[in-house]
Amino acid sequence: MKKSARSGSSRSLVAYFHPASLARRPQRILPLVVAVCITFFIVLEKQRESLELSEGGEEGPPSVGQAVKMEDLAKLSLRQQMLIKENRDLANEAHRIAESLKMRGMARSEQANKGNSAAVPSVSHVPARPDRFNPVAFNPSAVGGGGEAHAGATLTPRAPLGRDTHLPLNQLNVDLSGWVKAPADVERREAVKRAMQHAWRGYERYAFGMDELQPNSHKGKNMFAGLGATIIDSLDTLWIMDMKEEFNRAKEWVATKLNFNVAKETSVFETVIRIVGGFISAYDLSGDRMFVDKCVELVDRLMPAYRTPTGIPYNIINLATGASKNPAWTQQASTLAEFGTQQLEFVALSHHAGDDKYARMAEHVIKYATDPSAHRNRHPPPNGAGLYPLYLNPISGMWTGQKVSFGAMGDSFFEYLIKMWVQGGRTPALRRYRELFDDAMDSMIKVLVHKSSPSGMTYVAEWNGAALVHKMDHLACFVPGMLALGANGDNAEQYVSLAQDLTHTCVQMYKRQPSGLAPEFVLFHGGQDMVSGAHHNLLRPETVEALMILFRKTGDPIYREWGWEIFQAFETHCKTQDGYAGLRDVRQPKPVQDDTMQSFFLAETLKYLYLLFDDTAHIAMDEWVFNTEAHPLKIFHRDQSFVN
Ligand code: DMJ
Repeated sequence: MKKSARSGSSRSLVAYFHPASLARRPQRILPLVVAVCITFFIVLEKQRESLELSEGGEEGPPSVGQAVKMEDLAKLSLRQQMLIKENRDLANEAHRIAESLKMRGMARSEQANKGNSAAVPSVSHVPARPDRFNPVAFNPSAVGGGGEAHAGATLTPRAPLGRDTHLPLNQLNVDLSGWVKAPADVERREAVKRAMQHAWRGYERYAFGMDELQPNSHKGKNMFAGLGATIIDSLDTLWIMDMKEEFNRAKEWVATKLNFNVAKETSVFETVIRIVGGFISAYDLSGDRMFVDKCVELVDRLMPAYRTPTGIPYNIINLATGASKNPAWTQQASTLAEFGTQQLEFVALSHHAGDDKYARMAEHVIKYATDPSAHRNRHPPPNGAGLYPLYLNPISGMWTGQKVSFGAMGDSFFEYLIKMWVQGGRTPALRRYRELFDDAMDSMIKVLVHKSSPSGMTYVAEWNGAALVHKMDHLACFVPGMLALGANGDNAEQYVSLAQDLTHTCVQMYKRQPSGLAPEFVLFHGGQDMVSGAHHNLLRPETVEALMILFRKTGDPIYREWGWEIFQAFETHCKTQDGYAGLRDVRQPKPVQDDTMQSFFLAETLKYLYLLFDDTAHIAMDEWVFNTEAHPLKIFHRDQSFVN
């Protein structure tokens, strides 16, 4: 019988790999090993693909179809699962090494192009303290400067500072009554500008004319009566970042489309800080009178909110009808941070419009609330006479609770005391603001400022009317910037040193989270180190505001380093295809995003970051004062005030 070629070849294969034959010629085992390895690798690859499919995106449970694959995975032996994992780890490691080689290659070629100009000194390079800061001797490299900017550029790797804390005042070469002069870090500044371009592009594309962009659902929403809050909040940022085409489109919308006759209830405070502040700043920067005219039109519509027996305004107004009220949850009281945060804007408007009625109204509010001869049920904490409670009834004039906070509901009342003094040129006519501010700081330091254990982080606690509450809102991270603005004369060292310590704490709010971004507030239970108290992040600006102001006050390059870390964390976690979104839980290494690009992200967060890296002569601190929404208003000389 004729043997088939197939059975013949199988027989010769069997003979080829027969153990006796392999014992004689061991080299024959090699092809067998290779074949087994290849087969094993193919099987592993298939399993890996199936695992990746079944895991899908990083967040959320698998779909029904994916769940079947997860079950399959569970059937694999432990060994197989380990091999899959090793396989992945190896791939990740290979990728990491390739990336680092690429980075090193780039770094070498950029160093070759630029020399060592981007290196920053370590502590030991800082000179022993001379008497006064000398701008001429200031070393640009100490602030991480240099480098040509161009869109999409890879950033030059920097030498680390060699420390992760600020320099104590006695090692800083600064005159605390002034501001440091330092050149721009062009590369980092331009990276922030690209973030603004990205945010604005998304807003313009999906939500132009609405208050805010919903960056994940690609639409807009109206939280501020539909006045185009993001457009107006962004005007000055666009101007400052030299995005003039975008500025002109925004201006055109204001001139031709903006309508104040909206029959919706809206916040008087938010309207003042975002819209009125945005207009005045746009006018101060561009000189276009249209913004002042719009401002007068809008503020005249806000007037009914001030028609109360005390002159303390209501929190809420209907812009079409003028109907005003306070919310039920405050039991009809007006809020300290709301009625105490209109003075800068109204004084500036009076100045530009040539009509003092706005300044008179807003300053009366401060005079009334702080009148030393009127008790009105105010019971500050022991040693806290300079502090004011959060709620005041605008009909009876009585304080309706005794809570004190430098966070939500209280914050910008204190901020505006010192900024009123700065805005008017620090003249004797404004000394009452200065006194109120110093009294408030004295009380804050005596009653609310504490240090945590064991890390010794300085924080500002709250007062619930009877006891301390060891909680600090991210909002309260505006305090260091406020202290730096108030650093003057005998108080200067105390204020700046405290500002440095508080800024360090605010930065820790970021660094101690796996995402690198801060929660809404932290708790210092019984004075222990911080834990997150409310885990979301709304893209808030207060810490980067502190960094910008502290950098300009001290010149310490650590503030730019910290600002850069925070900016990168925003880029990593908050950037979406069409904008930036807040986060639901910063304790996660990869947090889930929300669906709001807050207008203050463009008005404040990105502006402060940009100015942190910009030449300090741009929007110089002795020519401009920022309202609480980061709108820079021109400082001018006031020799009269309605608060005295
Ligand atoms: C801004 O609207 C203002 O800074 C306000 O004073 C309170 N906080 C938000 C941003 O966090």
